[in-house]
Amino acid sequence: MNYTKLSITSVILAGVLAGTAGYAATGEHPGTPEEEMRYKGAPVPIDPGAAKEQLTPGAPAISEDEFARAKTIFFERCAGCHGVLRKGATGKPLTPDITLPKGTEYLKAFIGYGSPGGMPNFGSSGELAQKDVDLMARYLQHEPPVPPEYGMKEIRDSWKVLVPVNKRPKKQENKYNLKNVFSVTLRDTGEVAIIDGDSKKIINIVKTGYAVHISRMSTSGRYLYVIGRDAKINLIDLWMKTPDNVAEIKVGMEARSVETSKYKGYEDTYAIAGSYWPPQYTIMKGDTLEPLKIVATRGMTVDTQEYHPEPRVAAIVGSHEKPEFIVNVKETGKILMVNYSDLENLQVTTVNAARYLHDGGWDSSLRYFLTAANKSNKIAVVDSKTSKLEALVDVGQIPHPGRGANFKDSKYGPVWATSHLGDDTISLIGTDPKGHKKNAWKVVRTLKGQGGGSLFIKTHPKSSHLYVDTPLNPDSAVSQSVAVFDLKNIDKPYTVLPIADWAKLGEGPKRVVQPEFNAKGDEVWFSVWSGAKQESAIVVVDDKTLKLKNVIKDKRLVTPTGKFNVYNTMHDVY
Ligand code: DHE
Repeated sequence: MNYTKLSITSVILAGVLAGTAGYAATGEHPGTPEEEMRYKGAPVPIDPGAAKEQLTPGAPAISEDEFARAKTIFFERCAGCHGVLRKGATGKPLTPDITLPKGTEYLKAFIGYGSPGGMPNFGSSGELAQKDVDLMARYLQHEPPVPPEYGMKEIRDSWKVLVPVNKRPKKQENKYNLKNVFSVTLRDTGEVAIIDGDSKKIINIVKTGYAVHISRMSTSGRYLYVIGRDAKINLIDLWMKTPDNVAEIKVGMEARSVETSKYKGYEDTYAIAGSYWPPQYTIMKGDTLEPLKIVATRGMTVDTQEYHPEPRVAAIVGSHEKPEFIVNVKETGKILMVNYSDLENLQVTTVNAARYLHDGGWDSSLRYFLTAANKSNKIAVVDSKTSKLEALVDVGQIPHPGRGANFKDSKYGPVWATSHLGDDTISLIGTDPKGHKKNAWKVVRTLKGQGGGSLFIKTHPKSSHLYVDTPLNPDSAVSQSVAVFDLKNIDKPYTVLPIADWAKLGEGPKRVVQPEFNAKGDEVWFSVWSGAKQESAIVVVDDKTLKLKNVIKDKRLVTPTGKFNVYNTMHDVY
């Protein structure tokens, strides 16, 4: 598949950056938070040419060239919200049974001016020329072209063991304090920077998948798993003299999540990756990525029990209580407890939760998985010991926790916190059903942060601070700083740290995203994320004094976003 990486990637960024200007300039989105506009609808990395065209009788005329152009626009601008098959995801369904009766004029208005429900005004903001608005209105009345499936043949064809297991180091061959190494996403170059947390020096820049997304650690802390939006997974061996790739595989055409087996006796045994397209998950051998099992997630939605052909796999966590992966399925709202103790007779417990599951993390006991059903404005709580839903907790607008933040509230005991994309609140949920029974699985306290557009929140067992980013807030003073709450005096107003100013960078959006602690829990790292052609940086703050400690700048640090400390990621510390 040869989609033009940079053009699609830069569209993602353009969608986030320029779109902002467009929206801000026109402000024609009554009732929809601008932060929400900026986050959804990133282009899907599927080659539009791979999706077979099909003209629908009765639908408006459209030439072959027009159809091909419309497909590219849809995949790059619309599929992130409406799904590749247009069955609806966080955006409404757009299948011909709905669009044909509406007709071209109605669809042109909708595409042109947007809607309070979150549909951007692609016409009046200038994002799409009027002729393209007209083209899309006609295109949407035809059956959606279906991209090809991607099964075991395609996955195995993509699988490479670059360094066989028996040729790898028998013990750590470098002198790094691996516990304090960070894997840093360099989103637009499709690389990760492996940075020594002690010296703040870049150890290596490793090639990974397109628009690389997240990193996860093997239980032993030796292997780093990195997944790109193109569903390419890279396995990096941290024991090598210079840590580098030892295996790679592509498990689909689009993906976001990867995890490893954490249950005792299964350390480093399996890895799992969830894909957006095709909607499925793949279980692999942990040390070679050899593909072992693919399972489709297509099925009925939790609420109306209607069939959904494209339920994308969102967050995945490895249970510490059982040999299970816990797999979020976004569009059906179901959480799958996948028992990997017998892959030939795979047992999967399906837990009904709520639609549009996204990201999430463990409570401090590592027994309960709290995850955002973000477009349902709820947090689902799953008990990994009983493999059952514990609670559905109503929170603010579009919760987006990352993995969330665990700490002891002076009044309510152990809590897990999430911030929100759609409003400025931070919800604290009680997580101690034994010691604080009446607070368990309820919002016990709501803090007010700097604003909406938050993506990540973080603390550390050794810290008395809670950090909340707001990278998608339309006000640059807010998107370029973070709010810090004093957990010893939580009612005190938050402190604002001017992170982007501390980085002293040139022009650019300089969005401050995703706090990540070091292994000792006395430093917090922030990405200052600018455009692919602008200077970005990583800013390190002393957690005790809240003062600037370091600024890591290097021309190779292009669009840094997620940062994953080896020790904290291995042990689910957040
Ligand atoms: Fe992410 C986690 C999906 C956009 C940075 N992101 C996740 C997870 C999912 C997801 C399902 C949870 C993975 C897990 O835990 O297994 N992200 C998506 C999208 O669908 C979305 C909205 C649009 C897209 O097309 O990708 C999206 N994500 C972004 C970004 O634009 C971010 C801010 C910058 C970037 O690098 O792309 C971004 N996502 C992150 C990060 C995490 C993440 C840093 C991991 C947080 C953690 O602490 O674990």
